[in-house]
Amino acid sequence: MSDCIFCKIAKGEIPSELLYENQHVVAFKDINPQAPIHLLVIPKEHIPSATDLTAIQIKELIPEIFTAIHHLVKEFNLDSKGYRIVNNCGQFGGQSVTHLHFHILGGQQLQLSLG
Ligand code: D5M
Repeated sequence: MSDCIFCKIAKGEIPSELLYENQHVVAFKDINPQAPIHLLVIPKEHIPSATDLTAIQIKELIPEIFTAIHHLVKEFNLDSKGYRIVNNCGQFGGQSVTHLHFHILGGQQLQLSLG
C-alpha cells in the first residue's frame, strides 16, 4: 500500500536499520521503545491486521514471522530471562499502524498489563 509507513520500511523507501530480512519478513527497532529492547517483525506484504490473514498466510507466513522472532530473541539474548511477543489488532486492540506487526519486548522485568 503506497502510504503505509511499514510498507515503505520493508521496501527500503524509508531508511531503517533492518535487523532481520528474508523474502517474506523484515524486522527493525520500534521508533517509540516501551522497553530496553523493543523490536517489530512485519511481513513485507501489506496485510492490515491479524484479522485479515488468509488461511494460506496463517499456514505459510506466520511460521516465517515466528522464525524471525526466534532468531532475534537469540541475537538479542532475550532467551535466558524472557520477553514478550505482542500483536495489537484493530481499534480495541490498540493497533495504531495498520500493517500487521509483532512486537518483541524485553531487557527488563515487564509489568503484567493485559488490558
Ligand atoms: O504499534 C505500532 C508501533 O509502530 C508503535 O510502537 C510505534 C511504531 N512505529 C511507528 N512508526 C515507526 C517507524 N517509522 N519506525 C519504527 N517504528 C515505528 P501498534 O501495535 O500499532 O500500536
